[in-house]
Amino acid sequence: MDSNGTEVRQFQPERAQFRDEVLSGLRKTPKELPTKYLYDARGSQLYERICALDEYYPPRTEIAIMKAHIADIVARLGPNTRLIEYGCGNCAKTHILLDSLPDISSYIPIDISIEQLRHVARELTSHYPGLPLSPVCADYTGDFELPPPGRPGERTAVYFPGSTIGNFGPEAARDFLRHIAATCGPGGALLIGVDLKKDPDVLHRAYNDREGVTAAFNLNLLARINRELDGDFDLDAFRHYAFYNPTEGRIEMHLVSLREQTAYVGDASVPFARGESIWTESSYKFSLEGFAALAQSAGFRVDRVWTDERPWFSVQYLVNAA
Ligand code: AVI
Repeated sequence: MDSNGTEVRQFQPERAQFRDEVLSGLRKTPKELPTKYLYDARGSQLYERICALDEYYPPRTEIAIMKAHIADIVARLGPNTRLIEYGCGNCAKTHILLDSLPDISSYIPIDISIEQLRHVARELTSHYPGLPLSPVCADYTGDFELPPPGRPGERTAVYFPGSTIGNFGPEAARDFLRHIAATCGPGGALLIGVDLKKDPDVLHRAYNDREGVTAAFNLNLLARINRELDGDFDLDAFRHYAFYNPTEGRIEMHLVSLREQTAYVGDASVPFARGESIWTESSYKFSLEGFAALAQSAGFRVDRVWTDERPWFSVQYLVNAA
């Protein structure tokens, strides 16, 4: 139970799982680390700072689209909705929905960071007294239980903003959307933020900001391994490297070893050649047609797409096609 009386259900990964996934990723060729581990308390703070950067256009573009079309969005969601949010972060965009959605039956924010969820639960309870709130701390790509449905006749809608779907590979994205379609059930819906293909220079700037916040966010993964898994990565011996791969339609984020070196995770050694990289994140960018095909392969039909004028970003309303 949290200090404000809101129960936070917890299913977050254990330290042993973190260690196993880190070591198995670092033993692969090429080396990789699971993206989800970027988001400890420090990583979540750094991600919030990224979201406020001039160069990182997605959050403010998505918020502008949501605000411009909130009446239409809310009309589609309708009353008596059980709203589930995957990866709620600081819930910055959720306020736009909660301010306008009538008669919500429950709001279930899910996040991997317990600190983030506690903060969000406190904030939401004071801002929306009486909002039926059931936070869940979990890696939402894994197994966990949702609180049982509440009111009769309610409809389940999943909110998945921020184009986090772009952080999944194509197959994982389809499987995850299928899982969401099953969670929504027949008649359910998914409101999702989807980042679009654009001039690679814009993308390059967004993931290589002048202040170096994205670099700090990426390097924090090694700092986290040092803190939590008794690692000894020398952060000065790795460099953030992010670029747009137009063939794959994705930003790739890497940490490149600046010299030949051996790092330790506890007593396990990890050798690096000079110039060798650890792949920490992919961020896929979509065409509207490409995303519609992906949604359809997962059992959704695209009901409505809203974009900004350029168009750089989209908010899409998908309905379970079953
Ligand atoms: C959370 N996710 C959608 C962000 C993205 O753009 O892929 C994470 C991020 N990585 C670097 N900057 C932002």
